[in-house]
Amino acid sequence: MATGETQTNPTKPFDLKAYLAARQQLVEAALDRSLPVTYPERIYESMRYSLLAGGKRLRPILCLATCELAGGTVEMAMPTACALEMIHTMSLIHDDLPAMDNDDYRRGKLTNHKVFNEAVAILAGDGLLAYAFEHIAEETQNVPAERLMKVIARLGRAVGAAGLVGGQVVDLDCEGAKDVTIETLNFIHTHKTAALLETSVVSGAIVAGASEEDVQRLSRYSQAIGLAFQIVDDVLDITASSEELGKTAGKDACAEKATYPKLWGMEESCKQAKLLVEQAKSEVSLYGEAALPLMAIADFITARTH
Ligand code: GRG
Repeated sequence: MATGETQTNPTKPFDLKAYLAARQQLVEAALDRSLPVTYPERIYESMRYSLLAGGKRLRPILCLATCELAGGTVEMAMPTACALEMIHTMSLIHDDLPAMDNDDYRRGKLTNHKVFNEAVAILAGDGLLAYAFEHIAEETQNVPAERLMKVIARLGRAVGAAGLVGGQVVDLDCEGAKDVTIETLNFIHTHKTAALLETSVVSGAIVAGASEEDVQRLSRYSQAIGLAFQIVDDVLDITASSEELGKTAGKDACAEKATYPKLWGMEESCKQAKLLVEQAKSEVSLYGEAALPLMAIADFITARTH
């Protein structure tokens, strides 16, 4: 049995809570093993502090799920799954820095620069980014090199100016602006949020050797859930209490940020998020039982409370 066998008994409804808990445990253990502390200890401790600080582990879980959907195993995709979380974590460390969002708390814990210092936090982010690529190349087993080349190329694109970095720079440019259009807001979030989610979904399938048609289909699924995810995030920013979200006074800038509820209103934002989730599910429904985790994760995006 593969370590992360999915529950696909048709007589029972899919238990997403149990699935996510089991997958989170697998991912946590792999992340812990991936980055031992060595000299110079301070930088490894700083990298581990944020990498092991909790979070939903959505990106690695999606990567493992699509690898299995496409006929691969958890073991084949785990180094890529960990790399995705390393990159996500580094983007959060940098996003929290005084030069960016200036946050004191993340995932209910002090941010990296508050515990270590700004210089170490920048370096911890850089270290995680570089290590993510090294980890895929060094640790992946039983996957042809040409598939890994494709994964690495997609990951590089998702992180750089065509992805997260590009989305973040437009987001920073828009800070305080009153005339942000829906096109600009979509640009920000398809780059800042959806790009890495898409790479998470697609890379698992590539590792397993999925056809180009399946990769395209999964890409459409992930773009839809990526945007829905951000719309829900914006809605939750308004509805959830500051304490639940681990926010501080430093996050006041949020009040000046363009959001979907500001542009569309709450009702329309919720409606659009639900439409996107339905769109995502319709893309993968043809995979039947094998797509149960992806279907349930899509539903979870609109149902989540944090
Ligand atoms: C990537 C080179 C490089 C630099 C970073 C700072 C930056 C450039 C980009 C910002 C990216 C960013 C913070 C996007 C927001 C993504 C997002 C929706 C985060 C929340 O994700 P969850 O809810 O968080 O999955 P958890 O804590 O559960 O992992």
